[in-house]
Amino acid sequence: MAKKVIVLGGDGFCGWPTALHLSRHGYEIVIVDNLSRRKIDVDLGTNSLTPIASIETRIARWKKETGKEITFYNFDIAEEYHQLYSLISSFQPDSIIHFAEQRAAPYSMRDAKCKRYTVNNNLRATHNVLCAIAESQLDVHLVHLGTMGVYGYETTGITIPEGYLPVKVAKDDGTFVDFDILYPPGPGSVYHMTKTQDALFFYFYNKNNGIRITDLHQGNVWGTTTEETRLHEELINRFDYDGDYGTVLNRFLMQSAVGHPLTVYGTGGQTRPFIHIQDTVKCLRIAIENPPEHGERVKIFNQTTETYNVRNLAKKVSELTNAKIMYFRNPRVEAADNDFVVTREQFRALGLEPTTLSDGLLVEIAETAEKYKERCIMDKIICTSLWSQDQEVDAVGSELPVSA
Ligand code: NAD
Ligand code: USQ
Repeated sequence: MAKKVIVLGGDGFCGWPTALHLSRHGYEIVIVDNLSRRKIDVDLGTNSLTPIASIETRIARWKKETGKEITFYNFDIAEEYHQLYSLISSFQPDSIIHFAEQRAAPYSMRDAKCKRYTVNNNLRATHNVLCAIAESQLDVHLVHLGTMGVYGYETTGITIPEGYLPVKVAKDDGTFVDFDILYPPGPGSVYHMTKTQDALFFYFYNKNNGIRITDLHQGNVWGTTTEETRLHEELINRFDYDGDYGTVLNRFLMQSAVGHPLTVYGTGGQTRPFIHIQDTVKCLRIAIENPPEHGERVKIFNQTTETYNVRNLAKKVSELTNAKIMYFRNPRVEAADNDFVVTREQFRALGLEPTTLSDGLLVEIAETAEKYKERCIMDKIICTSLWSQDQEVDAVGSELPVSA
């Protein structure tokens, strides 16, 4: 019998290609999504660079292409607890994958309304999922999409472990005791703060109710297409490029295609972890196929394949496309530069073979950024969300194209 998976947030950038990937690999998939991400695009007056079809059209197209069924429910998991509980009790999933949170750091810092929405949505969503699994008394494995940002982006001089930090503490009698503690949280935005709080919810429900939980500390996802979304244009994944939701590498790819200078904030010395969307979906399958044992603590994986600083990323894109690089006053409050060295052994050991920037950049430029550049709303490119009120966003310098 097919294993059953509920994909919460299955209409989103990571959720949709994951749902397709698992469906192709024989899982029975139910998607829950309140389509809030599509509504936020409307509110911000922006769009996905790619022309995403409605969820109904997407699912119908998947059936035509593969013969496989995906079921969809439209409700808000942060608000409609009883619908969530009833679905879990009746469908009896083996796993639930939880993508359904507000995920943009700049959006979470725009104003009081966005800060409060992000906290209310994300924390209530995660708590409702845990509470419903506990109430159902079913043995469900919960896989959550967390972020590498929970560790913070300050230089520490240590290699960041996968979730737990071994510490030695002096006892009152002068001897030492060893602990594994959750790595100290270092959120850099209200969005990232919700993810550090999620970790405590997981700790509690794992300890108190024995729920098996995997928390994936995922890096910055780039790219758009996967083997499954490529099957038909109606299956295409979303591509965010605007100042709030566009993540840095996809923004650079779009900017180079539309002839906009690459927008590097501050010195561009921020080092960040990256992963291609094709690897995200593979990691999700690996995670649900390797659940924690009963009684095991929350399993934490670092889900990333490469680290780059933003300035070098811009240079790499500029080398390929001849784009100009423009430095902007940083709209965020973050270190001007940082080292980021991270352990990522568990996924490697389980067989993940990464798509590197060198393999994937040109494909993304040709398949997506160039192909859909006419859809770009140019005045949505510059970020207008500021981390504190005395900041400004303006260009302060530029570099000629690397190849000029
Ligand atoms: P996304 O916004 O594209 O997708 C999230 C989906 O969840 C959307 O379709 C949205 O409509 C839905 N949703 C949000 N709140 C909901 C609610 N209360 N009830 C029902 N549906 C709801 O985001 P994404 O990029 O796919 O990210 C998915 C998850 O992965 C997020 O939790 C994010 O923090 C995490 N993540 C993303 C990245 C990245 O670079 N995109 C990196 C690391 C971690
Ligand atoms: N940056 C620029 N220019 C831009 C956009 C961003 O220099 O035009 C810089 C930012 O200042 C920051 C870095 O690039 O230092 C990354 O910014 P981002 O917007 O690409 O990513 P971030 O805000 O960190 O968030 C994204 C996802 C989030 C996820 C996180 C993973 O939106 O959901 O959790 O990446 S992680 O990088 O591990 O924190």
